[in-house]
Amino acid sequence: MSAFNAIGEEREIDRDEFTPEIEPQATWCPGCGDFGVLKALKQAMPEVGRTPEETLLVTGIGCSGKLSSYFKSYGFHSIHGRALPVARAAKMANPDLEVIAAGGDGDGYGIGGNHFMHTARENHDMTYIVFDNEIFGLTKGQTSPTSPKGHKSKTQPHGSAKQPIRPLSLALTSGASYVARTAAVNPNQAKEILTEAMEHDGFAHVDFLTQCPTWNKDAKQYVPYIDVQDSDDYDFDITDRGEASEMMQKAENALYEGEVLTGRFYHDEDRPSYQEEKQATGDMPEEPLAERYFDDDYEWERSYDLLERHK
Ligand SMILES: Cc1ncc(C[n+]2csc(CCOP(=O)(O)OP(=O)(O)O)c2C)c(N)n1
Ligand code: SF4
Ligand SMILES: [Mg+2]
Repeated sequence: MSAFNAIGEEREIDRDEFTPEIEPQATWCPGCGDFGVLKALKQAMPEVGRTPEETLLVTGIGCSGKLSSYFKSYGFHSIHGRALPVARAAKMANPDLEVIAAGGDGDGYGIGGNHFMHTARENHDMTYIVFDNEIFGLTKGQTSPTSPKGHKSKTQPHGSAKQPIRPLSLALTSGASYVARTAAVNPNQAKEILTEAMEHDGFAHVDFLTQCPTWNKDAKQYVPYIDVQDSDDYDFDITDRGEASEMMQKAENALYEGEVLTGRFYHDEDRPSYQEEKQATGDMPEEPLAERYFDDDYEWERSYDLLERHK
């Protein structure tokens, strides 16, 4: 897709525009799946037709959080589990921005689980990429919400006694209007899914399986995937919540039994986004908040008036 330059001429967008001029040396380990997310995202951007100046990438904390350092756009490396609230505020203030939030499984499904649930429920228009390596990577391999039952780590030396979270089902029941799973070993599908997620108007959740060769060699993120849309074994309607839910449960059960099912699981194109709902109630102005003019003197006077009245 194309964009327009400063003097209004149409031009092609190139994936290399998303590589910072002073390219920082990525500190991800060799073979890390996080490289796959970066590559797929850079490839998807020209398809979506957005330039770095029109894009905001908000990340959490973890190996995954470093994504915003290696991707050229507006960026915000936030705190652990808090990428979504930052992304929501930015989208509310400037709805014209292409907003992407990204973080790890510990970040998004653990400490930030509450924000995940409510951002999905409210259908904020953004793409949320969760790097799912089934462990806490940055802090050296502790058990995470997606680690399988029995998974041994420094924090669970006898094996985890907990059932892993079901990210796809959780997104669906919370209210996400687009839900997909892809994998770093799966670059073509990953690019297609990220493109579709960004083009979707509403909350798009992508559970992105990323291998961590340093701390989690046992995870199934390496094994060949089956695309549920391309396979004759799976015939379901991605616009039907019930059928999507059944398919998600199959995929979530299969993951820990060694079969990786990826692809699109749910897509609701009719549900209005949070911003549309807010504008319909008259609660949100048409003009972006980011472009509102604030008269500082007037605002101060208003504050003093308010204080006087409450004395
Ligand atoms: C509030 C808070 N608690 C704990 C930490 C320590 N911490 C940093 S990264 C991390 C886990 C990262 O795991 P995950 O989110 O899965 O990302 P990954 O490194 O695997 O990409 C933790 C616990 C922190 N930075 N902030
Ligand atoms: S520790 Fe794991 S997740 Fe982190 S950079 Fe290394 S391979 Fe990637
Ligand atoms: Mg992780």
